[in-house]
Amino acid sequence: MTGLGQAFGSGAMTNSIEDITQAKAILAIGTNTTEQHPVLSLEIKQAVRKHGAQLIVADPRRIELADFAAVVLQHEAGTDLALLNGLANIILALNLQEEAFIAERTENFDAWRAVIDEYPPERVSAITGVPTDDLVKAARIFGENHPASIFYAMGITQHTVGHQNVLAVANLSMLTGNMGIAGGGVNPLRGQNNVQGACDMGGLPNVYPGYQKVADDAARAKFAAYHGVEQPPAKPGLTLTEMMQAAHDGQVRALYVMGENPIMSDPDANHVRECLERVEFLVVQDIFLNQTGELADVVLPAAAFAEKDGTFTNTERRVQRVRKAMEPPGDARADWQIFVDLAMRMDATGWEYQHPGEIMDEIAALTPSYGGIHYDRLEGEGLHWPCPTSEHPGTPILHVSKFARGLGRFAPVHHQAAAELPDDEYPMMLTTGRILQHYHTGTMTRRVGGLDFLAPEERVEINPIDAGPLGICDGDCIRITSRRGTVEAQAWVTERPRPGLIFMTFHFAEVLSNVLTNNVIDPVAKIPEYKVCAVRVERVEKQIQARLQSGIVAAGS
Ligand SMILES: Nc1nc2c(c(=O)[nH]1)N[C@H]1C(S)=C(S)[C@@H](COP(=O)(O)OP(=O)(O)OC[C@H]3O[C@@H](n4cnc5c(=O)[nH]c(N)nc54)[C@H](O)[C@@H]3O)O[C@H]1N2
Ligand SMILES: Nc1nc2c(c(=O)[nH]1)N[C@H]1C(S)=C(S)[C@@H](COP(=O)(O)OP(=O)(O)OC[C@H]3O[C@@H](n4cnc5c(=O)[nH]c(N)nc54)[C@H](O)[C@@H]3O)O[C@H]1N2
Ligand SMILES: [Mo]
Repeated sequence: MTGLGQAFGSGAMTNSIEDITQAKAILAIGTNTTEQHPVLSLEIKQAVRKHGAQLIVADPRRIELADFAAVVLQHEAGTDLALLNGLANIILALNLQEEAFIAERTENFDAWRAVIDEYPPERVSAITGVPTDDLVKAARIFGENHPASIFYAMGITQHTVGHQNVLAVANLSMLTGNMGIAGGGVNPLRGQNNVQGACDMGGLPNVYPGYQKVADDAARAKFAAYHGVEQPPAKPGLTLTEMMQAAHDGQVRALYVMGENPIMSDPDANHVRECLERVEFLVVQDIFLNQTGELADVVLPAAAFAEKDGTFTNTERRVQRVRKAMEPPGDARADWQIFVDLAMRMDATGWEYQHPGEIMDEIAALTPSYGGIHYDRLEGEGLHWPCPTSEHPGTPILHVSKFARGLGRFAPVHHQAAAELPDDEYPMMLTTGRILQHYHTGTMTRRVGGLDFLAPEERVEINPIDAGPLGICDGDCIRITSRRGTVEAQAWVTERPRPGLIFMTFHFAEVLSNVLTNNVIDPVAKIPEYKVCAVRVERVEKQIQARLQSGIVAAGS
C-alpha cells in the first residue's frame, strides 16, 4: 500500500480479475498463485493456454506456474530490485518504452533513467544469478506485448526493501504504458478474503476508513463530530510489528488481538512470546482457542464467517455481501456485536445498530470511496470501489485517464541486499511461505481431516545440490538453526528451490519457521523480512515423529 500510494496515489490492485485474459503478456513475480490464489490462477492459465498470453515467472522456487511460462527467472531471493531495474534497462536499450505515456502521464522519468543506466544485463545477472539471455527474453516479452500486466504478492513485499520493490514494479508498468487499461496494471494479490476491506475500514494506524489520514485536521474533525467525541490525536498509532516491541519495552500494557495468531505468525516467535508474556492484560477474540489465546487473560468467542452477515472486499476492490447460513455455537457472537457491547460499557453513544447494513450506511456517510455502497446495491455481483454516489456503477479499473495522485511518479530505487545474508556460520538462505493445503497458522485448516491427511507435517524444501554434501536424503529429519532459534523437521529433497535456498511454511506449530525468521522491518511499510534469513542445516539421526502427535490436531478434533 505504501509503495503504490507513493507511485500512483492509491495502494490497491489496479485492475479486475475479469480482464486478466485480455493481457498479451503477464509478469508474475513473488506470487505462487496456483497454491495461494488458485481460482485467480485459472484466469492466468487461461490467458496463456486459450488466449496466447506470454507468461514470465520470477520466483526463487520453481513453482507450478513455471510450467506455463515462456521464460522462468529463478533469481536469488532478495534481488528483485536488481532484477526489475535490469528488465527496465533492457526495455530502454531496445527502445520498447511508451514515450507518449511517459510524457503525458508521468513525472521524474529522467532522474529514474539515470539510475536504470547502472543496471546493465551483465551486472544484473551477477547479482540475481539469472542468465543474461533470459533477462533479455523476459524484457522483450514484457516490452513488445501490449497490454502487459504485473501480478505480485508476498515474494516482493516481505523484505526490508518491500516498499522499494513495489516502486520498481510500478516503474516497469509506467515505462511500458500499461496503466489504466484492461489487461494491464499493477496487481498486488491481497491475501485474506477481506484484508482489502480491513484496510479500507482503517485497520491501519495512520488512516481512518477510505485512507483519510489521521494527520489531516479536517478528517479528524469530521469523525469526531459524527461520533460526538473529542478530537482524537493527530499522531498515528503503532503498526503490528512495532506494537510487539513496544509491549516488550513496557510502552504497550494491554493488547486486544482479534482474528490473529501472532505468537505463530510474527517473526522471531521466541521473542514474540516474551513480548506477549510481558503484556499486563491480553484479550483474544477468535473463533478457536489458538496458541495466542492460551496466553490470554480474557477470551471472547467470535462467530465465523458463515454465522454472520456482512461484506467482504476482495483483492479486486469488489465489495460483496456475505450472508448468515447458520447460528453461531455456544456463546459465540459476531465480532461487531462484541465490539458494540464493549463500547456501550465504556459509555459510547450512537452505537445501537440492529444489523450490519446500518454500519454500512455509516461507512458510506463518512467514506467518499464507499459513498454509494449500501446493502441494497450489493445484491448480485457487488461493486468495485471507488463508488462515490448511489448512482455510480463502481470502478473496475483504476487510474484510467489520470492517476489518483495526478501524474504517476517514477521513483529511482537501488539494489540493496537483505538484512541477513548467508555466511560461514549460517551458510544457507531460508525463505518462508505457504502451501495449498493449509492456511497460515493452521488454526482452521489443521482441524480439517482431509487437509491434515494431505499435508500432515512440515516438509522443508531443499535442493539435491545442497542435500547431497550434507548427507540428507528425502524424508530425513533435519535441524535448521538461525541466530534466533532452532527447529527439526522432515526434508523434502526437490529441485523446486534454487541451490542455497530452503523453503518452509509457518503452518505447523510443532515445527515453526517463525522461530527462525528475522524481525527486521521495512522502514516505510513496516513489513517484516519473512522472505530472507540465514540458516544452518544439518541431518539429525532420528525418525520423524508420528503426525497425530501434533498439539493442534489432538486438541482440536
Ligand atoms: N492455501 C493458502 N492460500 C493462501 C494463504 C494460505 O495460508 N494458504 N494465505 C493468504 C495470504 S494472507 C497471503 S498474504 C497470500 C500470499 O500469497 P503468496 O505471496 O503467493 O505466497 P507465499 O508462499 O508467501 O510467497 C509467494 C512466493 O514468493 C516466493 N519468494 C520468496 N522469496 C522471494 C524473493 O525474494 N523474490 C521473489 N520474487 N519471490 C520470492 C516464494 O518462493 C513463493 O513462491 O496467500 C493467501 N492465500
Ligand atoms: N514466516 C512467515 N510468517 C508469516 C508470513 C510468511 O509468509 N512467512 N505471512 C504473513 C502474512 S501475509 C499474514 S496475512 C499473517 C497471517 O497471520 P495470522 O492472521 O496471525 O494467522 P491466521 O492463522 O490466519 O490467524 C487468523 C485467526 O483468525 C481466526 N478467525 C477466523 N475467522 C474469524 C472471525 O470471523 N472472527 C475472529 N475474531 N477470528 C477469526 C482464526 O481462528 C485464527 O486464529 O502471517 C504472516 N506471517
Ligand atoms: Mo497475508
